[in-house]
This record gives sequence, structure tokens and C-alpha cells, in this order.
Amino acid sequence: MVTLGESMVTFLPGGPGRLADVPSFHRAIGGAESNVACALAAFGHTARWISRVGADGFGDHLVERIAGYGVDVTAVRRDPARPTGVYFRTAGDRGTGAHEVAYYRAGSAASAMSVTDVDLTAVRAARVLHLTGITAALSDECRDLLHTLTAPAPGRPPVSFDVNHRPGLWPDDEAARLLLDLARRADIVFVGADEAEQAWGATGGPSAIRELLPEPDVLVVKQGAKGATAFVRRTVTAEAGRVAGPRAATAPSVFEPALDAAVVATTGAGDAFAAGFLSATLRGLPVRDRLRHGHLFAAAALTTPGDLAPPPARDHADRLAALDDDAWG
Ligand code: KDG
Repeated sequence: MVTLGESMVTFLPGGPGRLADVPSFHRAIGGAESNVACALAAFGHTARWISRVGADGFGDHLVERIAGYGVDVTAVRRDPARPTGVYFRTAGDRGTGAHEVAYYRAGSAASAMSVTDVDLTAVRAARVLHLTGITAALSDECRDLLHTLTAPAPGRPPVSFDVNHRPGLWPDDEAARLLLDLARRADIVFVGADEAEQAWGATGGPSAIRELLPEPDVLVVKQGAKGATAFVRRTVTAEAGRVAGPRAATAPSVFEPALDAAVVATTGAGDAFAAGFLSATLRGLPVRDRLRHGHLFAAAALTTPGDLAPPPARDHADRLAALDDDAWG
């Protein structure tokens, strides 16, 4: 698995309250794509994260922490001229999970990722390449890079794309158009029902989102605490990691309820879900189990304050994913 995107040093609040009031923060790490790589590596997969960070202490910290999860960081470039991005966030509101975020990432080292700078050989070695919509919001160069990586081309690895709409990073109309365009080029797409509504006005739930996005072989609609629905028309083979096999005319939907987790913070739960689903996909597990692994990884992230949490041990996750429907949840 190869992921590509910006990671940041994350400052988690020392207590509840508004950004204006929180007196102290703890240093942690975040970044949607490295969160996925870390969870996969911790679960025993071979994972590489491709990015750029500043030639600064925060860049050292990110690279060391992500490598500490077992992720291959050899294709991460250091930029002596631009800083590593950082962001601060508040604790989520207990009822709604809403929190404030302050990004300091404009002009960051990662925003200078481009087609000429990224090691495309390292990208193409992927069995699956995981990207997110956040990268498209960083700069024109990053947007062009995503277009190149998602364009149909011989030898292009299957692309997994998490929409990850971040309204704070770019104008709504531009985000709506580009995110839809990128999602349509991908093979596996993850999107939250809430963000599909916010970005594209898709209010009709999973089936309405599928109508808007009929192209991807696999579409997963995350429905928050309720669960997730997958539409699978063709799958990534476990052996070759290639999208292969006959493409069914229709994609039946499979819904799987989420686990009842004692939520501490929702940030990073979507990345964890994607990691669990992708892990089970690469292992050739049935769709129900892919969704269940997504929920199990997400529960680990939901019950910790940081953006990423190690997933459950593989044998434990497999035992839980095999539970009868009555016992699941
Ligand atoms: O999905 C979690 C990420 O949003 C978080 O770790 C930080 O990548 C991040 C971002 O750009 O918001």
C-alpha cells in the first residue's frame, strides 16, 4: 500500500473549550494519508508514505514517528525552504463532535509536492495507491499531481480515494467540482454521507450518492455512528493487487452497522475506517468483513484523543469480524 499526502504536527488541546481559551496543547501527529499508512503498517501490511516535510524539527518528528509505526518513509523529501505544516484543534463538543481547527499549512513543504518532485516509481510500485481530497486543496501543483496519479494509464495502480472534504481549505464550488472529478477517476472511493451532502448536496443517502458516483468499482458511504454501506462491482484481487475480474452491471449494496464506541474524538476515524477496509480488501475478505474491519479500526481511533490509534491485533480483529450478526455491534 502506498499513500501520498501532507502530514502535520498536530496540537491536541490539554482540556475542553474554545481555541481562544485552551491554555495548553500536547504535540501529536496527523495527516489523513499517513494515518492510513500507520494503521496498515501496525496491522502487518507493507506501507509506504510519500510526502514532503520541512528540513526542520517538526519534519524530523513526523518522519521519526511515522517510521516508528513501520511505515517506509524513504520517498519522503525534505524541503530546506518551506516549513512543515502544523495544526491545532479543540476537543469535540460532546454532543455533536464539532470542534475548531486552526491550520498553519499554507506554503508548507507538502504544498510544493508536484509531478516533477514526487518519485513516481515509488508510487507505481503500489498494489493500491491511497489518496485523499485534502491534497487537491493544498496548491495547484498538488492538484495537478492528483490528476496525473488518477489518470488512466498503463501500469497505474488501483487508486483508493477518500473524499475528505475540508471546507476550511478551499472555496465550496471549487471543492465540489474537483472532488467529484477525482472520485470518478478512482477505483475505490470512501465518502461520508454528511460530506457528500455538504459538498454535492446529495441528501438521499447511499443510493443517491451511488447515482452521483456510478464509476468507481467500490464505493463506501460512511454513515457515522449508524454504519457504512459498500457498493462493490469489482474488487482488487488479493494476489496481484490489480483491479481485475468481470465488472458486474450493477453493484449490490451491503450495509454493516458500526460498533457502539465511547467516542473521545472523531478526528482520524475515517482514515482508520479506510485502513481497515483496505486491509481486508488486500486480504481478499468478503465485503461484510471489509466493512467490519473498517468499523473495528475506526473504533480504535474514536476512543483515543489523537488523530491515529493502533488498530486491534489481527487475530482479535478477525475473531470480532467473524461474530454472528446478533453479537456484532
Ligand atoms: O482525517 C484526519 C485528518 O484530517 C487529520 O489527521 C489532519 O490530514 C489532516 C487534515 O488535513 O485535516
